[in-house]
Amino acid sequence: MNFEAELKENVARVKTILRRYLPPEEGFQKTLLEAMNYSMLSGGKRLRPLMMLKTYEMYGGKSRVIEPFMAAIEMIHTHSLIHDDLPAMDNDEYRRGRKTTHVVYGEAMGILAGDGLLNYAYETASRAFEMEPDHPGLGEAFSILTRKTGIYGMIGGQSVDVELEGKKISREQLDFIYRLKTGALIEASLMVGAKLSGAPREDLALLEEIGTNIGLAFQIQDDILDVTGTLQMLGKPAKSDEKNHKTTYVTIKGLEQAREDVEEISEKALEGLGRLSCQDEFLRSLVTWLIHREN
Ligand code: GRG
Repeated sequence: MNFEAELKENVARVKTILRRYLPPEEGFQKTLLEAMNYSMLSGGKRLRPLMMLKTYEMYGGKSRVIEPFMAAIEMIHTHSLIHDDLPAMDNDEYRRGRKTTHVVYGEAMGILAGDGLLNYAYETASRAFEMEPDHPGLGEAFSILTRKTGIYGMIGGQSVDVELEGKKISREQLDFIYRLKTGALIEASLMVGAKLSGAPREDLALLEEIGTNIGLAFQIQDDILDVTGTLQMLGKPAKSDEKNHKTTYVTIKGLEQAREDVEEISEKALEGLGRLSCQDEFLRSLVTWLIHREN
């Protein structure tokens, strides 16, 4: 099977799993639950749960204990998109090819839908403890997930991004923002998958480094697409960084250099994957595909 077909098949598998963990839309808080599911079900590449699943399987993981974590990482990611699109942040009207959550449900419900998904992510991940109470990796997997999302991970990175908006920023500050804002969830995806399937400790450290590089290359590619893409291609508005007076990798280094650096950093990620004690051809192709993605 070629990579594109394998990707399609795997994304379909991931979507089926995610759907099982969404909250039923019922009760007095029905609108909130609808708003949460609206954004969870609107497109998206499902990269993080996909990377988590493939890493888990690469080390021989076979049980369903990975599923609540896959759903949790996609909920956390979707929460970040909903909040990033709010008027107080990027104030964007389109995401994943549809109107953003706050545009459809109003700003207050948009804030709550993001909060709801972030909290429900942990409720969902904690279901793994009921599924396999004696699983030795669960505590650490849960801790990786929470740390990489929080003030020393994605939310910490976003706070620096917001604070420095419109200001001249150094390469060091930009690296910090990208490593935390974008890289942390990718690191978590690889590390949780590995931890739950009992991968060796050295591999866990290496996967963190690989995740950092994938995240950096992915974010630079996102900056490039923000300049070169269109609403139709991206499913979200292009030129959003310019609108928000953001310093990005492209504004610092220019388009051509940014393109070259994406290739080089992705190469580093691939080289890291090659040093792991287990190999998976699909994961390698996924990293290469990410560099050439158009959305
Ligand atoms: C805590 C509010 C808050 C934000 C955290 C992650 C983030 C910071 C903001 C979201 C917007 C953004 C530009 C994030 C950088 C990472 C990135 C390129 C996200 C888009 O991820 P994709 O391409 O999205 O995987 P899909 O829609 O395919 O799931």
